[in-house]
Amino acid sequence: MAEDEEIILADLPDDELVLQMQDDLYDGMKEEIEEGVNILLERGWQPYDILTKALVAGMTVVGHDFRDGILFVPEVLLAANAMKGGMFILKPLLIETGAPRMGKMVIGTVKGDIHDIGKNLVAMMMEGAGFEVIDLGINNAVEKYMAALESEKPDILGMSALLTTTMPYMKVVIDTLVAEGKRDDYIVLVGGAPLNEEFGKAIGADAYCRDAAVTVETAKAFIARKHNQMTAG
Ligand code: B1M
Repeated sequence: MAEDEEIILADLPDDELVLQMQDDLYDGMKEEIEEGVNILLERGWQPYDILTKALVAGMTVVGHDFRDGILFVPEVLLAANAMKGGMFILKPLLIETGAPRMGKMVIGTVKGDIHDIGKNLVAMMMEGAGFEVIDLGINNAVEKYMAALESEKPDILGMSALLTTTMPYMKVVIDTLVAEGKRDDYIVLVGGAPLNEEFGKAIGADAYCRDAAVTVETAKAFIARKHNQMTAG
């Protein structure tokens, strides 16, 4: 195809459209991403498949080139904005599953960290699975978490960190819970690209969650265990 020839997204077969959407995400083309999402929905794609195969996969390529110094913050911001455009369309579809109420989660990105795409995705998937989610947004100091736990009385505290410099802050929050004698009142789940299971254990979280789907499964398992303990006790 000639360089200047316009690509008609609706004319592309599914596999080519998904690759084109990954390219468009890379280039921060929000309108094209929204159009692509709508086309795949019209073709009967599941919202979760669109999210993972077109959007998250596209953002992974952005992440690699950001790391390698090929892309810089302004371009990555545009890609993030395009991703959010797609997520905005998918959000109601992921949430309206009619799932029974499972429990409540307070979630936020930790202090010093402004990455929120992964956290937003987790929040969406949790809502879709029937959890009530209170989203504290980004850059949350320990006081903010503690106030939300006090006022919202959730079952689960979720924390997100995307930077190696901000992930230790999760321990500050958990240590504060311990110091105030409240650690056992909540299921603490943590996630974010630089974390791993070992880190989760080391800081005293109940579990590290690799991605949004794992978060849902982990949350369900912990809630079931909590209910069993309550009925047994
Ligand atoms: Co930033 N950034 N960034 N960035 N950024 C990373 C994280 C980085 C790995 C890029 C790289 O070098 N390869 C690198 C961190 C390196 C490190 O710490 N070792 C980095 C850097 C260095 C920076 C800045 C310092 C750059 C600078 O200014 N020089 C700066 C820091 C700003 C700050 O926070 N103080 C910065 C800024 C930005 C933007 C603002 C441009 C933008 C964020 C926009 C936004 O979020 N609104 C941005 C982006 C987009 C990225 C990358 C490219 C993509 C992150 C993302 O959205 N991924 C990222 C590269 C990467 O991660 N590979 C990078 C898609 C998302 C769906 O995945 O967030 O991993 P993720 O979430 C997953 C799981 O991790 C998990 O589930 C999610 C869904 O499946 N999960 C949880 C996440 N949180 C969870 C919470 C849970 C459970 C699961 O709670 C229960």
